[in-house]
Amino acid sequence: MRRGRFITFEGGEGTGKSTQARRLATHLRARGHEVVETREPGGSPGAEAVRHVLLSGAAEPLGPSAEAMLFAAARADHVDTLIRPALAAGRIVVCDRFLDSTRVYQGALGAVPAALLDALEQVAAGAARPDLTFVLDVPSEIGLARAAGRGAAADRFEAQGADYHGKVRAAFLARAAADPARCVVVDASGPADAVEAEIARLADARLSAPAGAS
Ligand code: T5A
Repeated sequence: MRRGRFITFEGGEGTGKSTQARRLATHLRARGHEVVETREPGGSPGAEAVRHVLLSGAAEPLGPSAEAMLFAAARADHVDTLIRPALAAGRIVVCDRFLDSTRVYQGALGAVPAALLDALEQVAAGAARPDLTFVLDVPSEIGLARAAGRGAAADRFEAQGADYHGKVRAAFLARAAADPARCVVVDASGPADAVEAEIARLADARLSAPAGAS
């Protein structure tokens, strides 16, 4: 049975992931694809309940390893109830953040050991791995200004300092460099329409290739 495709958006705060995930989903539907839009942390009722605990900072005193376990618990529910069934039905899943975010925020920044993250990844995601990941890249001060411009209060991760967000950016670029068959870095500092056109072009090219081809 032909499996659907799994596309993720990754990057630091305010790089435009939510905006571009929504626009790509619209583009793909216009081309006749069945698309499921979702996000992490969250994406299913159980995972959305955990999202609040994580982003409010309530879990921060437990430390990065416990936070990684909570992200994984949310992810396990999200994958079981939404992502895996959608892929099995041949749909395209477009997800705003996924495994790379854990590797960057809890791994590279939180120093959670890779062996623990490997185990959590296997339990939570199993074989549900992205086929294509757009890593949106902008200087972190621009991303933070964009995120602040939305007017909402900063969450537990956004509230970290400039040095932290510079390291987040570098860690996402390192993830992309380590897996070039899956990851495409997109310069997201230009206007949203230009970024959207570039992502649509890249996605169309990838989707016209057979599943599993890179
Ligand atoms: N996290 C998450 C972990 O630590 N571990 C994990 O495993 C996971 C999954 C999630 C937080 O959780 C952490 C990382 C995060 O800190 P969130 O609320 O989902 O928190 O926050 P973000 O994913 O960072 O979402 P943001 O909304 O902050 O950023 P986006 O989605 O990148 O940006 P977007 O599209 O909302 O745009 C932000 C603003 O910029 C404008 C938009 O209109 C909007 O106002 N904009 C642009 N402006 C100018 N030019 C462009 N090209 C623009 N594109 C968008």
